Amino acid sequence: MAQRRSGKRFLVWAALAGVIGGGVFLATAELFALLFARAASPILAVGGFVIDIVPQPFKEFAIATFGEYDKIALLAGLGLAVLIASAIAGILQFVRPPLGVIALVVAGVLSTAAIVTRAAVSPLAFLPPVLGTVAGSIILVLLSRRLRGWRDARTAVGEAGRTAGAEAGSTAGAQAAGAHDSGAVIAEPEDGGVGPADVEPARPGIDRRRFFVLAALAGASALVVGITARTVSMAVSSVEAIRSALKLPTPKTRVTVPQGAELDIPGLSKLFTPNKDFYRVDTALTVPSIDPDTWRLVIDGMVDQRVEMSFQDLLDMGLDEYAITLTCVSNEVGGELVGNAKWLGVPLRDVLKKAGVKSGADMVLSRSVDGYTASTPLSALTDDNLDAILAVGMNGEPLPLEHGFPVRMVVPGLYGYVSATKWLTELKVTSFDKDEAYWTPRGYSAEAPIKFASRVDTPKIGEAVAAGKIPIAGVAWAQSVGIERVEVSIDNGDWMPATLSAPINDDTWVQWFMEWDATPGTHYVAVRAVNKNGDLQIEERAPIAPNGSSGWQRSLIRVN
Ligand SMILES: Nc1nc2c(c(=O)[nH]1)N[C@H]1C(S)=C(S)[C@@H](COP(=O)(O)O)O[C@H]1N2
Ligand SMILES: [Mo]
Repeated sequence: MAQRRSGKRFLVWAALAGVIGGGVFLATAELFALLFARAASPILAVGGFVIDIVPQPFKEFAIATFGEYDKIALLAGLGLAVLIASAIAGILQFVRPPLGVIALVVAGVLSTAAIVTRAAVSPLAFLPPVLGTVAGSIILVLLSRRLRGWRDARTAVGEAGRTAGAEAGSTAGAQAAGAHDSGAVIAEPEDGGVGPADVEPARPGIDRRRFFVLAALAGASALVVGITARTVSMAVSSVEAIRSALKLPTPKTRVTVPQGAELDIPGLSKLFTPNKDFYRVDTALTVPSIDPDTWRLVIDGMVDQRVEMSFQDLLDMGLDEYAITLTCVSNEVGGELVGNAKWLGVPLRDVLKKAGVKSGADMVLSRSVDGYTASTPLSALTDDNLDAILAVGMNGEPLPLEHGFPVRMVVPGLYGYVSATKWLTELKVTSFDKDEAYWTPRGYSAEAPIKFASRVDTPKIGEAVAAGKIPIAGVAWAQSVGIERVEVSIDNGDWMPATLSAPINDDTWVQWFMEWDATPGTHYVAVRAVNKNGDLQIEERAPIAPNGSSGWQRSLIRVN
């Protein structure tokens, strides 16, 4: 490529293009880190890496010099290094494309390595730095290309047409090299001015404007997105720290788990679903992060007096432990959107009593900090025989952030979307004819009791098993009523009763199993439950909308 006098001015703009490309890289990575893998921030991962590899004497020097600001000094130093490196990458991309993009990709690979080698990162942790590299490279290539267009057009204005043609030709060659490096995304036919055919009308004004428009747009978005994403993830991680330091009071009563409540069968669901395996369903794009110290619950609407409670007020009511199985309306027959946990909390009827419910009310509209609402029949929350609770703990620890920290509702017998509001902030006592919850105008019923069901956990559908005596086992739930019986039919034969585990209570699922002498071939296994009211599980299939699926699970099992 011909050596050319670029002019110092263009080098400054090239450096700016590099800085913007670097900014887009970091901002994109921060955004996706927030969405998919919070530990995957390139700056923080590289910072952590530096801390790990720096020799001890240097660390001591840093602490002695910067004191408690040592980490801020490190991050500031890192920021400066990124700034300088990006500026250099911008200049490289301008004078020797695609060197700038190569530099950016190298930075991307190094930060990806720093991220994925950290302990306990999610399997998606490579995504943020990789997407960041792609976005940063695209912006860098586009900016650099516009800058060259502007430079070449200026040159063309001053020189003869033939010279300009040669210049543009060689620029197009350089362009091709850059495009080759970063893939198809670079193709942007509308951004002409570089092809030989476009050469004659030299138009420095246009390329100049295009450069600055893109620089301003990309730069401003990178700033806004990057700073917002970083701020939000810092808020989340500080609440995570608060949560892990939080010690909930000892419960007044604990769940008693009877002998024989948990069967020991491989492949069968655990009696209590570990928090990390507990299904999660909500409309929250990012998990709300609420400091329990500033959390308030407002009880208002059709009440004698509006009540506001702090987290401490709630704890002061005294906590009990409740075992309740939660189910999502979106759970298909045989599905996984169901889980059982020990919840630590207080009865909702006691909380509502503080405000005093007025006559005429028949619903409580619970609201989460992110605006989500659920409509629960008032009767389900005031019934003395039903343990509808405000929960602060789940399986022996504070609620995980994803499961509603610091306070959520749990109501036995109702699907989650009409009862289990997470990140709770308001209980509005009202009526079904006056208020509507989030899912009601979206095709789901305003009221939705759980349709009781049974599920096969093992053998897994489609999984081949060896012939011989094997257990068929699963779970069955009929929250607030209880499971009376589970029956299994093989190859459309008679319904045979399965053995049930000892139930904890009527609000939790029970485990069931049946020994089966499996013969080679393909077999149908069907399962159904009967609840303690004597009702048979609904055989007819129904879709999840508007109020939950139904149907007996029938699975095809291959025996070798
Ligand atoms: N704030 C809020 N709470 C919510 C939801 C939601 O979208 N936002 N979804 C509900 C639904 S549909 C279900 S099934 C349960 C799921 O609770 P989990 O994610 O803790 O399993 O939460 C309920 N509470
Ligand atoms: Mo749900």
